[in-house]
Amino acid sequence: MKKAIVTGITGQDGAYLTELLLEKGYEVHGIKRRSSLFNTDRIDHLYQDPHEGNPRMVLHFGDLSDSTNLIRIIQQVQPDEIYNLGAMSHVKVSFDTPEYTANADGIGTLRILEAVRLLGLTEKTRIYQASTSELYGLVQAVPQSETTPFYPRSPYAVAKLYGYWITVNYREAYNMYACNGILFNHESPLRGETFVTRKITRAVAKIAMGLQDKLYLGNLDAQRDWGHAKDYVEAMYLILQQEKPEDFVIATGVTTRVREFVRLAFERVGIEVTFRGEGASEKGYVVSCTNPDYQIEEGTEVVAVDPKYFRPTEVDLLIGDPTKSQTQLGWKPKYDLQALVSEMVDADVELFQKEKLLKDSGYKIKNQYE
Ligand code: NDP
Ligand code: GDR
Repeated sequence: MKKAIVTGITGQDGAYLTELLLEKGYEVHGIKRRSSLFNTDRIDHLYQDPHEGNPRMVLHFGDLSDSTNLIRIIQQVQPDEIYNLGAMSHVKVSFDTPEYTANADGIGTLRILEAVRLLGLTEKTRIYQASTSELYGLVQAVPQSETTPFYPRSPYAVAKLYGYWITVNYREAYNMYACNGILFNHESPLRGETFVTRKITRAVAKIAMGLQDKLYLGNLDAQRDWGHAKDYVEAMYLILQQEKPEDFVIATGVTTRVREFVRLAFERVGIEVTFRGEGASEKGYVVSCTNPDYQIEEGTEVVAVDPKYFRPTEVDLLIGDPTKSQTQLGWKPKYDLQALVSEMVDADVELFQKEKLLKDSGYKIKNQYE
């Protein structure tokens, strides 16, 4: 039985990847951080009670900022593959916590590579590094491919740039099977609530059900190449099954503005929204509501801009060129944007039905920080 270590197992990609690896017969060892609240929501359905036999998903406490625990876990597991997905992954938050981000996302990658080297596992263990389209940053050329120059625009992207190059360096210096997947944005119903797509789909569900009045966003003009996380974790797996270790761009090749994502998400619940104004004064208004379940009047202002969500330096346009992954890995996404938006909105509508029931029964609903 193959063994894999997944850092960031409690995150969006960690959950989908673990599901995939378990389906493929792997024993999966996840590294999770200690938290004051349970943080395993996304993988609880995969949990097997160790008292009832040998589970194929095992969790270890650990942190990418602590090399001692990484060495211990890697030594204990002797993995065939390591997927390094753990990271402080929020671009805007990285401006608030730049040093921590560099430590976890940059040096954390080094700690994994160095642990494998020190333990004499360079021939056994293959390593996947979660690199990102944020590396491209300030637009140099589009569509962005494996050969497009990088120009990172946030502490997050700069930390990931280190992670990218240290992975390449260990591959070349020590002949390790270590690869970068340069993944463009990928989303799902499991996406963290403060990333823009999930923030939008949650708000659309809540606004439709009368649980929220308005959605405040930052830059509505940003363009992203959005895919589905389920498709993207398959690419991670394929990258580690090749004969030679190489880096791959994983993307759909289609880009969409934030504003259009908002429009599509509202459309899914039968609410047509149009935008008027410019920059920080731009607003989104309801044109019509054809869903008899929702009472929302024409002309209602449902979207507004709050400059607090603007970033000191922004990445304006991402559009990936997936030619290499399509030809060499045979990878092709199953979801298009419409299918992604529909799945996310439907999941959030279902999620907030419970909250609506509670509210209708007189319970006070708590607000969440987004
Ligand atoms: P999430 O933010 O959903 O998950 C991040 C995971 O990393 C969580 O399990 C988190 O734990 C864990 N983590 C955070 N800090 C540390 C640390 N110091 N030590 C150990 N674990 C830590 O991200 P995604 O699943 O969306 O992304 C997975 C990886 O892919 C990340 O590295 C991200 O930067 C990268 N990426 C993501 C893309 C996307 O569009 N989703 C695109 C390109 C790259 P906890 O649950 O406790 O917070
Ligand atoms: P991104 O994702 O920064 O691309 O990083 P995010 O969803 O946070 O932002 C996408 C774009 O939307 C704009 N935006 C807003 N973003 C957030 N979060 N909240 C808002 O209110 C808002 N309004 C507009 C942003 O300015 C940006 O242009 C994600 C992460 O998963 C990274 O870890 C990963 O590496 C990249 O995708 C690829």
